[in-house]
Amino acid sequence: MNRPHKIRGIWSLPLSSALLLLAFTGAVSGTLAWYAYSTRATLSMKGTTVGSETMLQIGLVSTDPSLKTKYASFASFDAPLDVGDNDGDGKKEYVYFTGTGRGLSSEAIGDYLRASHADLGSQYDPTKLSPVTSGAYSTGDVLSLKRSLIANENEYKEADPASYSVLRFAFRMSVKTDASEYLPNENIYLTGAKAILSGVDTEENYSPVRVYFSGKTHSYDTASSSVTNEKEERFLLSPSDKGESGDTVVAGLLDLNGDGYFDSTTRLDSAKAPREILYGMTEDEANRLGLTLTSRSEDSDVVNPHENLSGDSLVPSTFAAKHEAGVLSYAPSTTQEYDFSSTTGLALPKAHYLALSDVMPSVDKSGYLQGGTPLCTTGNLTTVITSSDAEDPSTLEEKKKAQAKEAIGYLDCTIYVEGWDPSIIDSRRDYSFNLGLQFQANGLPGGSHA
Ligand SMILES: [Ca+2]
Ligand SMILES: [Ca+2]
Repeated sequence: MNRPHKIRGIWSLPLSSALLLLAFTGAVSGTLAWYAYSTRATLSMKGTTVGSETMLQIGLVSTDPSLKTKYASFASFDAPLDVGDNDGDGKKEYVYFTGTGRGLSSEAIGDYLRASHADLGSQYDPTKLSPVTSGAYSTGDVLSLKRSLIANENEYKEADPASYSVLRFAFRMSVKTDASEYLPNENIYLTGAKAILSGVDTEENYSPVRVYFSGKTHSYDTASSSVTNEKEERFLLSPSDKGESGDTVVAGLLDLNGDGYFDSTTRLDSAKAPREILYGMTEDEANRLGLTLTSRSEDSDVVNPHENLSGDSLVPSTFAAKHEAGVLSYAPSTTQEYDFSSTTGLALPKAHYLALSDVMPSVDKSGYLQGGTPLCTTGNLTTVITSSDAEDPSTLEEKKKAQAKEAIGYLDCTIYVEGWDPSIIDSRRDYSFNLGLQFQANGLPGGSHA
């Protein structure tokens, strides 16, 4: 749930004002960074050592084979592992594992992102995210990010890939003393996720950050020696909320052109009575909800349909504006307002997100992770190393190489700022946030467990 976000004394233009920036891109292109939030993605990783020699490795998947020579931040990484065309897009991928038990530095993540936006050259800044939106989203959906809306264009368009970050992780469990070097079929869990706004007097949770996870999980049935229950896990996570899943309403009235009135069709369509635009919805959808259009002879006072979420109210912003005289307005009457921020009542389009507690496992007395939702599973080893292989160094070498690839579990992760989150405020536009993620796995040398 989004919580009321009281901002000390300062108003406070909610994030959709991000939309405002883009509406004015032509005019204020010199200040494009104005709404870009810095991120230092300090992804940390902790490998559980059950038994003593099992360690979780984290790596990054890239199509660039030369990250180690290009970037000092990759110097301590293992040599790139050629995993072939891992995702079937016709291009080869390389996996860069950090040393066993080590996390990914924010520098390495920044360089990795730079490499994946090489086409943009120095124009791309990996520390900046610009607000985008998922549009309506339910757990299990494939994420497709849309760019911020433009005044009077009520249509979602594909987001610019430079406005969000995609990190493709690889995980592997290594067993240093075992004959087989890798632990197959182990679930990887998220055990920590936090987005903190920095640069304010007290560090606060930062609610508009969303992390989309997409990975494949499976179980391994020892009796039949086969992989079962193959599944694709896809969900949005809000790393800032303290334990509750929730919804972001991704439609409503906005003042994107900054004239103090909710945007309307006035200038676009003179044949039809001018009416307010319900961004994020078609007129048909609005009609189906039974929303009423009210005609006004006078301007209303400033209305903020997100007042209960943004914690501040009636200072004009993208979310807070007036209904204009002579324009049909979406309100039950001239004295009542629809609550466009509410996730109950009106069947508005919503983006559903989970909280850490929804996916995090618990730890039992013996230190096992139990329950929770695994994000991905390390690979099943189909290459078998037998005792006779030890006498044939070249075969052994080949088989170990094959296992090093088979043992990997993949997890794609998209980090973005949700433009419809009403708790982003203008006064924070120059701050940055830190995002931390922590992954863990069980690991018992000798096999998987339930
Ligand atoms: Ca590929
Ligand atoms: Ca307007």
